[in-house]
Amino acid sequence: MSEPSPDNSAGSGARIVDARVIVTCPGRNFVTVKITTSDGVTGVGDATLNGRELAVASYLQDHVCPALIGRHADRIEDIWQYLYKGAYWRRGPVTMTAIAAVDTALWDIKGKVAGLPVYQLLGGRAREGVTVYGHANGQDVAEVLDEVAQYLEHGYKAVRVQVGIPGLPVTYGVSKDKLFYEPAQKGIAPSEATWSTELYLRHVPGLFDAVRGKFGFGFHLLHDAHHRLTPTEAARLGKRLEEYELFWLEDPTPAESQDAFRIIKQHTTTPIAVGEVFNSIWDCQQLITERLIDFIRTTVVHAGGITHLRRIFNLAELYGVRSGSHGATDLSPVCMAAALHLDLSIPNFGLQEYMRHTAATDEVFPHTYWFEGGYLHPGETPGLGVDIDEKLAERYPYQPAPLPVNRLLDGTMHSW
Ligand code: CS2
Ligand code: MG
Repeated sequence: MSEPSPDNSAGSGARIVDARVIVTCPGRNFVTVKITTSDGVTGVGDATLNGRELAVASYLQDHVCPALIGRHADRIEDIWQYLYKGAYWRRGPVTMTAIAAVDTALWDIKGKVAGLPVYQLLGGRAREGVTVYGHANGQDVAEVLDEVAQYLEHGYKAVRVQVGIPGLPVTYGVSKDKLFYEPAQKGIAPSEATWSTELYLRHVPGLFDAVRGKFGFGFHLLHDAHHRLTPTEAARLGKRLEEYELFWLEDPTPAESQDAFRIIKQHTTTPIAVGEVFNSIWDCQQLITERLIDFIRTTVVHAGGITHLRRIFNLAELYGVRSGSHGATDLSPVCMAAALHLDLSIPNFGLQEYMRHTAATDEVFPHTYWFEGGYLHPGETPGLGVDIDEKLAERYPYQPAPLPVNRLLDGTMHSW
C-alpha cells in the first residue's frame, strides 16, 4: 500500500503519529481505537459492534488507521468528513462504528489538550447529572417485581422491565445475569430462539399491571419490544399499555420503514423510542421531523461518534424529540463515558441506558464516571475520563460470539 500523503494543509497542533486497534475479551469482546499525537497525547474510542467485532477491527486496521497518520489531531470535523465522504461506500454499521471510534478518540485528545472534560467543550452542563435506567428482568412476574424493588432501593428513577413468556424457552432481555446482560454467546454458530407474538401480547400487559400495582407511578417504567411486532401489533400493545403510563415502548417494530411508525402514532399515546441500530441521521430523519417517535436512541459508538450524534440530537431538539441513548453491556465503558459528556450538555436529554459492566471489564477500562442516586456523572478529568489498560487487555484474546437468531414457532425467521 503506498504511503498515505501527509496532511500538509495548514493547521495548528499536533499530528497523529499512531492509531491502533485493540481487541480484547474480558468476558465479552470489545474493540477500541487508541490514537497518539506527536505531543504524546492519547485518546480512545469504542469500536464494538456486537457479533461483528472483527469486521470493524479490519475496517479500521486496513482502511482507516493508515490514512490517519500525519493528520492534524485537532481537525475533528475535517477527519470525520474525510472518513465519511472519502469512503465512497457511505453509512452502515461497520463504517459508522469505525468513524465513531476515531471521532471519539479525537474528542478525548481535544479535551486533554484543552485541560477540560469534553462536556465543557460541548457547551458545559445543562443538568446536574445524567438520569439512567436499569434492567429488571425475570423468568416470571414475581422475579421481575423483586428486581424492580432492588433497582428502586438502589435509587434508580427509571426501570426497564422484561419478562419470560410462558410457552417460550427464552425471550429477549431475560438472562441469568442481573446487573449486566450478554445476549451474544461464545461459539461459531448463533444460538436459535423461538418467538410467538400472540403468546407475548397475551402475557406482557399483566407484567405492567403487577409493577404499577405494587410500586405505583412514582418512577419511569420502560419496555423493549426489540423490533418484533408489526406496526399494527405495536399500535395494539401501545394502546393496551396506556393506563400504565410507560416512559417509552422501545423498538416496537423494525424501523427500516420509518413511515410505518405513523400507524403506531395514529393509535396510541404511549411514547415510542427507537434508534439503537441506527448509524446515521438519515436513518431517523423522517421519524424525527414527522414526530413519529418521542425518543431517539442512537449511540456514540454506532452513530458516527460525538460529532454526528450531536447533529442527530440537534435535529431532534427542533421537533421536541429527546435523547435516550443505548447503553448495553456490549457497548464499552469508553462509549458510556463519551455518552455521558453529550448527555450532560444537550438541551433535549431524555434518559440514558445503563447496563453495568463486569468487574473484569471495568478493570480493563478504568474510568471516572460514577453512579449516585439514580444519576451517572462523567467526572472532571480532562478528556473523556476513560482509558484502556493495554497490558491487561492482552490477557483476554478475542472469542467468536455471535448474537442469537430468532424463529417463529413454525420456523419462519423473525427479528431477534
Ligand atoms: C437492547 C440491547 O439494551 C437494549 O435496549 O436492545 O441489549 C441489544 O439487544 C444489544 O445491545 C445487542 O447487542
Ligand atoms: Mg433495545
